[in-house]
Amino acid sequence: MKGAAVTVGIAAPQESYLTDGTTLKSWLFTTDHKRISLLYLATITFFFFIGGFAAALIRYNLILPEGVLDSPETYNKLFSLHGVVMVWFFLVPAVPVTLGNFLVPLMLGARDLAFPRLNLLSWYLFVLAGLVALYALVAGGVDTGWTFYTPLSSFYSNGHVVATVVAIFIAGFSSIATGLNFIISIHKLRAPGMTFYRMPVFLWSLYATSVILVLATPVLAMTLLLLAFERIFRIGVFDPAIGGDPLLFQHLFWFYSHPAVYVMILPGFGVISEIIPAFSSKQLFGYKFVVWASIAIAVISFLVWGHHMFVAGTSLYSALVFSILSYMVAVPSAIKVFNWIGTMHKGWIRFDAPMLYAIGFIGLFTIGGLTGLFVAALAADVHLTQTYFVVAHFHYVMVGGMVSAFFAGLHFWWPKITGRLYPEIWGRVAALIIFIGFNLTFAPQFLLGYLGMPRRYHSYAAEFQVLNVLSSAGATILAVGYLLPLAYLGWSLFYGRRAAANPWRATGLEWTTPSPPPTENFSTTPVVTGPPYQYPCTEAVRNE
Ligand code: HEM
Ligand SMILES: [Cu+2]
Repeated sequence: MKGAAVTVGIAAPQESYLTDGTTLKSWLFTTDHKRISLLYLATITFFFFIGGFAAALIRYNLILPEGVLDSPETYNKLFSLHGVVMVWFFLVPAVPVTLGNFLVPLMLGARDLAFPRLNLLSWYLFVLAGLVALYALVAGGVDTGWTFYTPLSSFYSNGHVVATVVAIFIAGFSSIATGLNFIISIHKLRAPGMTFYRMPVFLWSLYATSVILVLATPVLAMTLLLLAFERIFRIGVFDPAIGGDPLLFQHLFWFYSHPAVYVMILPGFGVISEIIPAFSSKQLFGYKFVVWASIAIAVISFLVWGHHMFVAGTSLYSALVFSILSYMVAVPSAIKVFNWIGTMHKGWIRFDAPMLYAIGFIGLFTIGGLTGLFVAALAADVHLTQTYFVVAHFHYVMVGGMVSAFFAGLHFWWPKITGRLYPEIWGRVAALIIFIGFNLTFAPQFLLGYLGMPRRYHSYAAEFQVLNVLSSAGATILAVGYLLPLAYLGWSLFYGRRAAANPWRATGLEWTTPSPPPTENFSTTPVVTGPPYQYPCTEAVRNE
């Protein structure tokens, strides 16, 4: 861990951050961003499967109109567990803390992040938060959903609301620390020659994400603290029975959480912007537009929170303003989609697994984004709000979008991270199964919502059964799709072929160092002489 110890005389071709200390202690006290990234990867994978298990039970319950599980209360606790774990402990952190942590210094040409120990601390905070949340969600459960709307959460809920919000409060510190670390690293640690406009888009997207994290997370933290105080001391902040205002909670909550949904997608945009040029062997079309679209999204995302409150009793005029502002987010989002397609246009496209996930991402995100416009339209939302249409909308963006992007990135950088190639054929099969399973799960929910099935109920009218059964069948396929990578990526760790430094013929500094990289990342500080994405890449490739 100590850094650039140069071995003289002894040839040590296998030296890498993975072999630099193998004890448990060397991992738990590491300050190497690459190892911390793997600690995070293990943690969020764990949460992904907990959240996924709850999702499976939700879909299982909804096979029969009267519900399968013993009580509505159990059902409420399950969807709350699912939402809380997936949003706060998987989606928000996922790409930044795993791929981001691994790649930010490598893409910058740096030795590590600006504050390596802060980085380790943020992992410990995250684990602590996760344990508190799991305790609360399993020991007593929470039935408020992931949004904790008052006065349900502050007065009526029987569950462990305080412990759960404290957990999210702690996780917030972890987010802020990571955000600060990225911002400062990007400002201070760029290799000589790497101007801002020579930075890969992935770094730009993490930069935009970090700005949101640092500015918005404190608002959430305060809100949750107030909620906890109200529950414990019964001070009237949100509960009208004791003089509070429930709308205040929604304003504060969504002031954070709408920007936060972009924390859940911007890093995904970044991943896709790396993969599409690499597998099309073409320069990213409209680099500056893609970059500024990220920044524009981050800024606009702060202006639209009121679209979650159209029917909450706010004034019609404010609703109108929020509706119009919401449409503005679509512009930079669409710019990105057009630019990715422009990049593929007349490209020499290779359909390897990362590219399949990326193409799936474009399609699914587009459906998610366009249906966002449906619900952002004031009149349509009055009909669609609190129905399965909204559930389908946000799953298309968050799961179809961000989870696809996470898988795309994981496969793309897997050889770099582990030094091993995964079995390509299985990667493609899994990408296909996930795409099919995902659409079968969530497309019917658009129809269900349009037909009027409300969300968050454990039973439903018999006429909705066929579509629900379809959705549950899709979820089963999706589950298989998500288990497959666990199997073949795990297999590849031991039996996969060794990866060359640049197995995909990709540009970017991370591909100029061996796979897996040495602890100090680069033997000499790289110097950047041109813009990113100069495809076709002429670097020699040879996998052992
Ligand atoms: C063009 C872009 C988008 C627009 C205009 C938009 C608009 C909306 C609107 C108006 C709602 C509220 C619907 C209702 O409750 O009746 C909503 C809900 C939601 N959206 Fe989007 N959205 C967009 C993109 C996204 C993205 C990129 C994500 C996440 C990655 C996202 C995640 C969510 C979530 C999680 C909810 C539901 C929150 C809840 O009530 O539990 N949206 N969206
Ligand atoms: Cu929103």
